[in-house]
Parts: sequence; structure tokens; C-alpha cells
Amino acid sequence: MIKEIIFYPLAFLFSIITSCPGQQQKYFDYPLSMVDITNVEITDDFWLPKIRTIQQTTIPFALDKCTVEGRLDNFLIAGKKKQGTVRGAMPFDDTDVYKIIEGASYSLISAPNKELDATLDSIIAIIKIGQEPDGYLTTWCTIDPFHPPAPWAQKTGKRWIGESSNHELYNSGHLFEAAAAHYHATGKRNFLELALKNADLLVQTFGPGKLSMPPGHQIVETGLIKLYRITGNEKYVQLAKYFLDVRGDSTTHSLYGEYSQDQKPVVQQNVIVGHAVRAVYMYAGMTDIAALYRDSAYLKAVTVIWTNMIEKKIYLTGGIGAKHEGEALGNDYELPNLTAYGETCASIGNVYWNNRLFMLSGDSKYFDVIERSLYNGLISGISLDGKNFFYVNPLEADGSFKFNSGACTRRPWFDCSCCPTNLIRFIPSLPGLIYAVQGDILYVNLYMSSKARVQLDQITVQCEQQSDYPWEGTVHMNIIPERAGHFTIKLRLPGWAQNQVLPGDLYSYADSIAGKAVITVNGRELSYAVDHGYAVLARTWMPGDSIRLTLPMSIRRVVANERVKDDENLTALEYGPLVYCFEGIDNNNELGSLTLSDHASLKMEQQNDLFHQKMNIISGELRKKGSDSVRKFTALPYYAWSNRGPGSMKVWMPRK
Ligand code: FUB
Ligand code: ZN
Repeated sequence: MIKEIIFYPLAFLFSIITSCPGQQQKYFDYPLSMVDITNVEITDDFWLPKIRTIQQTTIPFALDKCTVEGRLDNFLIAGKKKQGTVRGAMPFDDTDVYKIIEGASYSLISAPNKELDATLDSIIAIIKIGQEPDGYLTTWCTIDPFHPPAPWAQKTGKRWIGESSNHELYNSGHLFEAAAAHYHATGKRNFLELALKNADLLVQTFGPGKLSMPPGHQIVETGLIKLYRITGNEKYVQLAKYFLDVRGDSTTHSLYGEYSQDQKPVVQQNVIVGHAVRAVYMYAGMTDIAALYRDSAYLKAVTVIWTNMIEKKIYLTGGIGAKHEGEALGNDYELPNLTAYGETCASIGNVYWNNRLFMLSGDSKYFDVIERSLYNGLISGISLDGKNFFYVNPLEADGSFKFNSGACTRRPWFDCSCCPTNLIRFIPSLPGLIYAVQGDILYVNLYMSSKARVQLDQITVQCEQQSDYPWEGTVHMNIIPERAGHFTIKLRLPGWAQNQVLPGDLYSYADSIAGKAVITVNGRELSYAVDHGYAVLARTWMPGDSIRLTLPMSIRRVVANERVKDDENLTALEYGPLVYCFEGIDNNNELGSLTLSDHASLKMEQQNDLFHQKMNIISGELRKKGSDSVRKFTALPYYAWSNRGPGSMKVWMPRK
């Protein structure tokens, strides 16, 4: 099982995490673990309203859509409690229901709500009706396998045989992820039992000498591993690994090709290709396998693929996917702005993947990717009111190209509503990303007001964060160990605060940084060592010690690598972790004829009226092309664009 260990830091070898008390685990695990969401309370002015909006607005809204569009009926029809043919438009409509349960479960941790808890139980009872006695669960196939709810699905009449497009294993994967979250949040087994029954059926069905092909759309791999963590059942890990190992193996199945990352064995893959969501979900699963098996071939593959992404294929907003066709990654440096895809789900999947890479390495570069996605190309997916969505997140709009699934602005829902329900499942899970631990080291990865209870090896620590991030770069922390004790706090120094847009040279700052990160402890400035992007504060901490971190937040100009032809001679603006954009509505609808000179003076001001919430807006002067006349301009955070109907928008502006 242990192949090679050369890629692993020594600490890894000795850090076997046992997640199932009382059970002897055969597998290894990540050397770092995230501080569990149940131990973190967010009090932040930026994120808490977003999490609340998901629970109070988006979840009821999405449940209503699922009801009206027949997603719940499908479970009843499959279980013969209701007459009818399959409803909906996609063979994976079941997953929207699972994803809502997942997000709702996470939201119950931070905001207990008996009514929502009971609603989830009644939905789970409906799902149970749609499950076949042997555990099979994909409603359209149970209702009528010859009539999938999409013309492109395969009518094989047999379970799993059309897996390259039919999404039965994708349905299982989301079922497992959601059931794990529901069990974690509520301690109830009602949903988990359905998932385990389905997982056991997969274990009986797939493997060497049985059905041997990979999922068409990945996610079952990470879902199975979550079930393993709960149950300790090693067959789930083995099946997850099998689903990855069988990919690209033409002796077992006829290959699906690059679109599904099934062009060659996963450990031989070295570039990020194909359908973007499938890709990042798969790499997340591969990273789990790298950790659980300490498999150096898996580790090498995800590291090389990540480097390709970060150096050549990621948008400034953290989005990935350059092409509408196939919802896919483009070639190296192919990053068009108007026709960018940047699917919201891909940003979410990229966060899941980068979080796992962080847990393997303790390197803050993965959190630079997470933070960039989070504050830009991920939350851009949801409107400020929580009821309108982007499936596609371009970096430019002309007001007429219908980039967003047939619309040139946000839409309330889609026939394929993967992105709204992925936002529902992801955003309430955010508290689980802030802190991590390894031994007696506490990592602080994200800055947002919060209170956490952290168990280090030798000591329990309460940690309170107070900040106005991303509008200001000062973070106050109160450290309250249960007693005086020696341990290390590692504060992430974001790439942007160290003059690095992202790891690699795809983007760079065209101006210079104003100062460096300053840290004081109990009012005294400290000099600090930097390790893998973290300021290291190792000392004896006393209850009531306070830290102040001041990050140099200022307006920055970014330029892209000259090989990105679509960004040639263009510049973009950033402030802290935020990418800014220019909307026609604020700029006299003249975006096509304006330039942003390198010397234009730029001003940051707080503008709380525009959307009735705190927001920093950049203003300055743009020059009209070919003339000396200047126009005052306004740029706002990218995530907030298109909250006032269709219109033009640009992230990148001509410099001359
Ligand atoms: O195929 C399931 C989901 O629907 C994908 O992840 C999205 O890209 C959309 O195609
Ligand atoms: Zn999506």
C-alpha cells in the first residue's frame, strides 16, 4: 500500500489522524486538519449576511423551484407513490435536492432552526421513497430507463451502462456528500442510511471482475471517502481509488476522452483539461487518495496539474474554464474575457481541491487561490439578494451576448441548476475553511470576524478574530489558551500583500506595494519569520494576548503575462483580495471607448448606498480613446456586478 514517500515531509509520516474513535485505521490521512465548522462561529459583517441569506432566502427559494419543477415528485414517482413520467430536464436533477440538504445542514450548525431541520427530515423521507430496495437511487432511471430527461442522455435501459453521460454515479456522489454533511450537522442517521445503502450497492457492483468503468462526472470519489471517514468502512476508499485508477484504462471500457479526463491514467495526466467541474472534483478525489495511501504518483500528478492551472489557465477572478463549448478548460494562456466560462461550480470545486492540497502541505499558496476565488469568481455567482445567479462568470460583457445560459444578466434558476445549488452547499460551509491545525500549530488562513475553539496537541485555545476585511487590512485577534502555553500561530500573509497576484507569473502587479505586513503582539511590533507564506509566531501565549495584523491594502494595477493575448495592453484593478470591474451603468455606457492610463490617480471611497451594504468603490479618471477628454469613472468589486440588470462590464481596461 505504501508506495513511495519521497514527496512527503517527515512530519507527515508520523501524523496518522484517526477520525473514527475506537477504530484502528489502516489508511493514513492529511497531516493538517481543518478546524471543524462546529467549532467556528462567524460574526463577520461581510460573510455572515451571505450565510444568512442562503438560509433565509436562497434555500426556501430553491426548494420551491425543486418542488414546482418536479424534482421532489420524481422521488415519489420512482417509488410509485405518485403516477407520472419523469419531470425536469437533467438526469442529475436529484442532486439539486441533495445539495440543498447539504447547505441547509451546514447552515443549521451556525444558525439552529427547528423548522428547517424538520423540513429536511420530510425531504429525506421523500428521497427514501425513490430508493430501490437494493439501494439504487437515480429517479429518472427507476421511473423509465428508456426515457432520460435530456436528449443527450443514453437510453440503454440498463443501470450505469450509459455512465459517460447519464450521471448515475454523479447522483450517488452528491448523495454521499450531502448525507455526510447532514449526519455531521444533526447527528441523525436517516439520510446517512440511504447513502450507505447506495454506497454498498456500488461496492457490490463496481470493481475488478465486476462493472469496470469510471464515473462520467466525478464526485462519487470524494463522497465515498467522506462515508469512509464516518464509518471506517475501507471498501469505500478502495472503490474511490478504483474509480480513479480505472480512468484512462482502455482495457476496461471504451474511453470517454479528455472531456471527462478519461484520456489516460490519472497518474499520467499532467495538464488540466476537459470539463472544468469534472476536472477539479477529480483532482480533489486524487488528492484524498494521495493523502490516504501516501501515494507519490497521485501526489505528483495533482501537483503538476495544479502548476499547469496556476501558471496558464486561471482567470484573475480565480475562475477556470475558458470555453462555453464543453464547459471546458482552454489551451495554455487561452483566457478570453467576453466568452470566458468560469462556471460557478468550477470555482467551488477548485476551492475544495485547493483546500485538500493545503491540508497535505501547509502551504499558503493554496489559500491564495481559495481567497481569490472566494471573493471574486465564486461569490459573483450569486446576486446580492440571493435569488439570481450566474452559471457563467465572464470578465467582460457587452450587454447583448447571452453568456449566462441564454441571458445576458443573472437568472433566477436554470434547467441545469447545478450552480445555484452548489452555492447553497458551499457558502454555509465556509466557517470550516478559516482555521487549521497540525500538532501545536494553529493556522489562520482567512480573515473574517469569528470565534473559534481550537484543540491543539497540548492545549485548547479560544481564538477571536475581529476585522473589516476585505474593506480594511487590519485584523485583531484575541488569543485565549486555557492556560499559559507554548504553541505556534501561523498567520497567512496573502500573496497580494507580498506583491504576488497568484503563484507563478500569469499575472503581476504593475505598481509597487505600499509597505509590508506589520504584526504586533500586545501592542509591540514583532519581527517575524515567514514559512510557506505564513508569519510564524511561536511563543508562550497567555490568556488575553492580542495580535494585530496590518496588511498593506491599497489599490493595485495588475497586468497579465504577455502570452495571454486577450489581456494584451490591458490593466485591471485590485484592492486587497478583491478584483474590481467597470460597469457601463456607472460609466456613461462608454466602456468601449475608454482607457485607464498608468498614471491616472485612483481613489478609494466607501459607498454604502449603492447596494445598501458596505462596499469600497474605486473612482478616478478614464481617458476617451483618441482624444484628450477625460471622464470620471467608478469601479466596483467584481462580485457585485450585474445586480442592476443587463449591461456592459469590463475587468480589463486598455492602458493606452
Ligand atoms: O453535469 C453536472 C453539472 O451540470 C456539471 O458539473 C455542470 O458543469 C453542468 O453541466
Ligand atoms: Zn454549475
